[in-house]
Amino acid sequence: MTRYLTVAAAQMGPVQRADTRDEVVERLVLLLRDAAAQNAQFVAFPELALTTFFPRWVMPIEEADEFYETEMPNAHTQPLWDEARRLGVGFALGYALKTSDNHRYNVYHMVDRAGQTVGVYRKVHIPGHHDYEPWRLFQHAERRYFEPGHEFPVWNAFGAVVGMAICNDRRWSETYRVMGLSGVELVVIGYNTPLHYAPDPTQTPLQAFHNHLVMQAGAYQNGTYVIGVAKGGVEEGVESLAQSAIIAPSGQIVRQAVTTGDEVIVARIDLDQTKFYKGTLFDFERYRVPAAYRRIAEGGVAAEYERLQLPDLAD
Ligand code: CDT
Repeated sequence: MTRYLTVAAAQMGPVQRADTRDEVVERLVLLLRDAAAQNAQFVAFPELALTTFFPRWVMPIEEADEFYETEMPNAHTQPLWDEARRLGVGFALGYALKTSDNHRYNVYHMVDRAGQTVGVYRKVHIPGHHDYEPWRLFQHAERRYFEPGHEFPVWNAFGAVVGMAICNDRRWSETYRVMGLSGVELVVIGYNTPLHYAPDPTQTPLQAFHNHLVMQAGAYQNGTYVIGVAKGGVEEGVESLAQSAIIAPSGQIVRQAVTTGDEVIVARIDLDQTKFYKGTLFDFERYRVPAAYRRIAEGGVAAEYERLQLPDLAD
């Protein structure tokens, strides 16, 4: 059996602080058209695609309001919605959401080929810190600006079971496994990953390795496709990882971006290839041993972990 879907990752180069929403949306529309010209039926854009990565500055929360969307689509993003519907292409777009009751989330919004919302995912794993930390070359104050989401839903869309995750989520095996237990076949992940990792610079030269390591493992261990899509390049003086990739359930990278700027990669994927892994080595019903995994769902860490002498590093 074959079940084909043509998917694209629309990698972005930097968005500077002075760039307007309208300028950014123009870039998104160009990327969308490029993907559609290559027969893409679904296009993944990165995390916080509409603005610069504003958590690199610490400011009073109200001053950050300009970086959040309060409705979607809105006057600035409507051209993207219109063009996607005209082309019959679905997409996922990352942005900062401020709700009418004043909650702030880092979200991924998926839209189907008819322009209807499939779902809105709220980032679960919020990395970095809350307050200004002078020892850092630049700030990563996501914990100031975003509340965490609490679930990893999946949806039926594009003839597949699809799920979403955002940046730091991709480093956690639970992200993929929770969706894997719901039969996910395509996980879409947008990211902004600075190359420099202030709390432990020994990780800096390994950013590209760790990026693919976790997404390839997540794909293989759950028999799912993964699309990882970056906002890369040098944004406001901070260099971020590119290397967007489309990954097969075998864990192999089937397409990878070669630039650090706006670039579309496209692959025709066969969703039925997920069955090879879900039905053999990773037949969850047959081979998982949930009784041995209880601690994972209990929360907290074990006493023996707390006794470890960990270095006193910020997160
Ligand atoms: N956007 C995002 O989640 N970035 C983090 C950076 C490391 S934590 C300071 C990441 O996991 O890539």
